[in-house]
Amino acid sequence: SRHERLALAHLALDGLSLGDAFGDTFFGRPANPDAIQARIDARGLANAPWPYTDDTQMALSLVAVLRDKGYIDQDELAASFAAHYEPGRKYGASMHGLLRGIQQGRPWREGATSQFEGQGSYGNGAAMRVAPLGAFLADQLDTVVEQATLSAEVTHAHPEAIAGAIAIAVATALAWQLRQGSLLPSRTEFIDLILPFLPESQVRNKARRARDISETTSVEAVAAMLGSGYAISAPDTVPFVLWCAGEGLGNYTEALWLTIRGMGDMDTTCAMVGGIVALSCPEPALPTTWLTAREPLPTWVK
Ligand code: R7I
Repeated sequence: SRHERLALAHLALDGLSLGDAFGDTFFGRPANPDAIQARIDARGLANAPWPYTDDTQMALSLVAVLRDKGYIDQDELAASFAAHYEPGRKYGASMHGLLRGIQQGRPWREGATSQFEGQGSYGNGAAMRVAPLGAFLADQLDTVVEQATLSAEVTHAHPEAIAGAIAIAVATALAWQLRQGSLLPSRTEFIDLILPFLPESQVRNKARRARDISETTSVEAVAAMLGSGYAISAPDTVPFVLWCAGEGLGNYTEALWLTIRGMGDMDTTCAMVGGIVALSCPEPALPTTWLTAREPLPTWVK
């Protein structure tokens, strides 16, 4: 039912926003690898509150549109992104002009297709916000692909950004489907289930590599191989995320501690891993202590 689908979307939103806020606590002072490593070793949580960033801010709009329409209405989504644009949320550099343009009446498609001299953005911003959509449509994988594409296009016209969004949305839907069975798959099996849904792209090629990495490889080595988002692009982020999510299925907090060890774009890698893995966990999927530390979500998504 619509009610159950919306509950799954909210679970993904919580998993995503908690990952986003958790990951963001590792930036700031001091943001050096030694300090981060010490926190990882001690499982040290930052003091509350943990503010969320653009990943969550834009995911809220996806959930609101799915709640109101039941599908991705691109005009509504663009309007919601613009209405809820908060410049301080650490958006990707090109999003400020794009969202201000929509606020001023510029058609979203014109903005999205003219980013980066007409290439469209291949940033990871379409993938970072999409987990709730995968959850909302978790029983219909072909619809997930179609709707994830529509949700990406509003801001990210580049095929790599779209492939990244499809990958994260399908991964989230599959995480829920797999939780219904008795046994969670290995990382290799998990990524193997996602690959057939991905368009030909760097994202897919690197996802295939993520599937095939040997079991003895450390997360640090995987991050070096695949990229962990320093370039904040979809191909530099999504394959690593699929690896982390596949390794961390069924255990939300350990999945995020694993992801942090990859460094890189930590708020966004954790947002994506958190959104996916939340759907794979037995209830209660998310730790209450973490949820109370996260900045509360606004009431307009309820
Ligand atoms: O994708 P986007 O929304 O950024 C999301 C990321 C997340 O980590 C957020 O938390 C935030 O920190 O940023 O924003 P975009 O500005 O569209 O893309 C992000 C970056 O990808 C850009 O700043 C560019 O560095 C890069 N990029 C490109 N570079 C060259 N040519 C994206 N597309 C291109 C391109 O076509």
